Amino acid sequence: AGKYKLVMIRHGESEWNKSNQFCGWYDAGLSEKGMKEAQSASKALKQAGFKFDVAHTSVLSRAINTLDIILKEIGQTDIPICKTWRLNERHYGGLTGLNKAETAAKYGEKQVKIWRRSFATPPPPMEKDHPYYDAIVNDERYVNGPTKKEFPMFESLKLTIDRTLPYWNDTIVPQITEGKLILISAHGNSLRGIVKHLDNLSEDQIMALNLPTGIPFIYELDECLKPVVSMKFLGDEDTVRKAMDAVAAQGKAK
Ligand code: DG2
Repeated sequence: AGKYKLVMIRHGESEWNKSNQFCGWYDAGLSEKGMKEAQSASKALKQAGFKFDVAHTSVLSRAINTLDIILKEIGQTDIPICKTWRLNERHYGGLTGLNKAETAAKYGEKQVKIWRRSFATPPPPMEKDHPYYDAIVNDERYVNGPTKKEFPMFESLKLTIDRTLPYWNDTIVPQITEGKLILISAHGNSLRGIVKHLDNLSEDQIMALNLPTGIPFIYELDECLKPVVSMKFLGDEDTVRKAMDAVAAQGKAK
């Protein structure tokens, strides 16, 4: 077993995961199913006996609410919760709000896979006349950051990693090495960034990874923070595999 443990979870299904829309920085809430997923995740975490010291999440409701449900269900609401835009989902730019299957029908599945899963190719930027531009840019939750200069109008996975890693290195890593047990509730792509970093995955390897909603996964790290156990899901293999395949299939034209 490794010296340190760490638990991460992608939020439960959101209303926009359900309607298959590119979400990014749009603040979609959890669906009924998403709340149930958070409850099942709590059961698994309780059974495994985790006692967390600190929780980290994004500033988006779907990740915060997933965390709240979990902490309540496992009876650990007294721990500190750190919220940061640096754990936000990647900003889906001009694709925000579009239906993924319709976008695949219009631009081709290949192009949609590049937009969703390539490492460095970004989606088109969100222009000022985009229907969700104001809701996102003028959202009060961003008054304490990102700065105007840091505020993205689109992000590739690479750009997402570039703004997530400083938080990982400066805030999360010191807590891990102090021996604190951390729970991170975040998003498909912000977590893919952390996974790529921890497991030192190649661009091809990370392209193939689709994280399911609402299933916690564990890392065990050695003293140099090198994984000895990677992405061990608290769920049966078949269920996890099917959930991952379903995420990949969201980019197929119907
Ligand atoms: C999804 C991920 O993010 O989408 O922004 O639409 O984890 O917040 O639901 P999340 C989105 P894909 O990259 O899987 O299309």
